[in-house]
Amino acid sequence: MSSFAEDLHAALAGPDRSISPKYFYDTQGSALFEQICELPEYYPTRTELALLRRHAGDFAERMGHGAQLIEYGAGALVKVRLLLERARHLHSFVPVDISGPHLLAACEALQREQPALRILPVVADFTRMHVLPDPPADGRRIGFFPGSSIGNFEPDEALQFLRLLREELDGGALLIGVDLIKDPALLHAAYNDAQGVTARFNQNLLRHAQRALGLECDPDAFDHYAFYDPRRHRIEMHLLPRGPQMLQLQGRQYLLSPGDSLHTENSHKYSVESFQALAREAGFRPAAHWTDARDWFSLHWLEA
Ligand code: AVI
Repeated sequence: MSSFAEDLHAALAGPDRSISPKYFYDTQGSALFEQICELPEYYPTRTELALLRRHAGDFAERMGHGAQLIEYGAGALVKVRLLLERARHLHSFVPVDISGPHLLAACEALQREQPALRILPVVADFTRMHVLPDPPADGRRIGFFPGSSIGNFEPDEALQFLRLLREELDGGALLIGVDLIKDPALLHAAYNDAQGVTARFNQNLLRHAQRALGLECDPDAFDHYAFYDPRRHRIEMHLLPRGPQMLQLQGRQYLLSPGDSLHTENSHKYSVESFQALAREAGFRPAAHWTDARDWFSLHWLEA
């Protein structure tokens, strides 16, 4: 039984009916997430890109000569290009991603643009221990983890993950993007877009299970429900059955009643200070941070 099947059985059986957001991301889910990043309401991507563009010179200086740049959860390699353009005599670029075919295609495109760049892709789940190429003899390892993906970890998991990065980057540094606590109305809009792309992204968890595991259910009978919990500083996403719904997975049946929501994602928001406190607990030394004029998004430079 795949871990997706195990996790879905556990979620459907209850009692808390929650499942990891990593199961959004099959090919269709990744394409929907790319559409989310272009939505007018979804500010994080464009705000972070603007910050990366504005401060690219500063990042290059902090990286120093001969660094090994490691991107965790590399995807289409869009944001990292802004760092690569300005980096000085990079030792190597190490993109880590679980999706081998996508990663290799993105690396080939990048190699055509930058023939002199040494690209050493690692196909791995970036939340786990990695087998990385050796660090440079006279340069530092610099980690890059943009997009506020750290917000999709529970705080204790985020701490564990940051500890892992701290060890891997020992003596180097981490540049990480973190979405900030803000007006709940802005957050609500960002996760409830007018075109319904986020709703389709959320329902894609069930469609992914239909394709990958033969789950029998009607994803259209589940409403997208996303709200901001100001006490926990997080967006919660749920799939809410509109009426009684029978789901069948590998011979087992689950009856969900209205109100029996399937909890699909948390997206935690931090203040600069609360994130720095977490980073310190993981053993990093926060050295600098940058925010946009509206204080919607932050980038942090953490010395490891
Ligand atoms: C990938 N991650 C940072 C996104 C977020 O904002 O938490 C995923 C997402 N969920 C709904 N919209 C975007």
